[in-house]
Amino acid sequence: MRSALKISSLLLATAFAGASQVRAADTASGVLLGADGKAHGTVTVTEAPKGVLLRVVAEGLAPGWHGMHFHEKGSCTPPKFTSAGGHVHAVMPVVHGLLTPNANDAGDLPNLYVTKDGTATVELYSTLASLHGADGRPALKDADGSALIIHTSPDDYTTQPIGGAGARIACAVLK
Ligand SMILES: [Cu+2]
Repeated sequence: MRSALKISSLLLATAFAGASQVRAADTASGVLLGADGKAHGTVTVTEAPKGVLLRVVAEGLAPGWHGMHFHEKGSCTPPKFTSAGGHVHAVMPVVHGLLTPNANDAGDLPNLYVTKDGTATVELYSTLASLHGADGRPALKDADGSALIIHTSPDDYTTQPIGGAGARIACAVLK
């Protein structure tokens, strides 16, 4: 009885030690700003061992498919959001497109689908970027930061330089 108690309290101590070693998730997040200058949702990027997890919760956007990329500057000035610069990249010249054989565009992401009610809720995973720079994957949290941009049209994943995705309709500074 006594030894059983000892073992269980030892297990408890081990469990607590384990819990204290669990680090808070390493994330970058921001408010999704529309071209109207108003908040249209939130974006969260979580560092993963081999990439980043991206969560987008959006509202008040035009229904349909929209190109979406990580852009190289942490600046979202509406309505055109050109302040966010080009795509995040480690190598120049940047070759765009998830369906392009020699692509090196670290900002590439799958398209976002906005439903009829103007909302989108999704989690995506990219092995092309990182929060702090890892294994040749450029850092989203570098000196000038980064932004998530949503475009007016879908990305065809092949056309240079942005897959024909057109104008920028929403932007979130990731910090
Ligand atoms: Cu883009």
